[in-house]
Amino acid sequence: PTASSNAQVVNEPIVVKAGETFDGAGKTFTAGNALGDGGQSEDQKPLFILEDGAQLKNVVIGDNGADGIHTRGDAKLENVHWTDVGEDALTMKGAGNVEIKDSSAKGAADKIFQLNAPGSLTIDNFKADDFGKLVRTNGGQQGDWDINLNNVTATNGKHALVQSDSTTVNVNANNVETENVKGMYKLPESASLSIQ
Ligand code: DGU
Ligand code: CA
Ligand code: CA
Ligand code: CA
Ligand code: CA
Repeated sequence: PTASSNAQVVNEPIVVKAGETFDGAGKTFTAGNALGDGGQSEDQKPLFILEDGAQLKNVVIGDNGADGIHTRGDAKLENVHWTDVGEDALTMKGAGNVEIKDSSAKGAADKIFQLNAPGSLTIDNFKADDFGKLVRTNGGQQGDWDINLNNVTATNGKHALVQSDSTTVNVNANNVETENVKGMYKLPESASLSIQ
């Protein structure tokens, strides 16, 4: 999908409440200046905040991706497309299990998925193109993360597919195809990595 020119401008994060579903019906959402400019400054705000158990589907995040999506616990995303990732695409801000399927992201100067709280990230049927890192657990942080990549196509990655400093991280990759991705799995020796 491509971003639509009549995107809905988001000037205040849209909060999807605990257990609720937000269905964007395929609409494009883009950040207004109040959220940030989509560059690499760290003080930007997300377009969406998903509270524990929230679901987000059928959403395109367009030209100004600002700080993307924040999750605060468990979350499910389906058919969500970032056409030009901002500072990053999605951040786990609260511990939980986050599942993302039938989705894509491109144009990430740095990271796509930023994991700042422990839990699991499972992505299934995902396309990533033109990015720094597909998944990064917070720099220097220890934590129990399970990262599951299923049916992923990643192209043109500058730094890594998955990077973590946590000695207890588990990464499972199942049917992951890459082209021109540098670094691949950058993990401590004690991490567990299974590739199928
Ligand atoms: O210590 O936590 O880049 O969530 C550094 C910060 C940094 C985060 C991260 C993010 O890792 O700000 O975008
Ligand atoms: Ca960042
Ligand atoms: Ca970008
Ligand atoms: Ca960020
Ligand atoms: Ca960054």
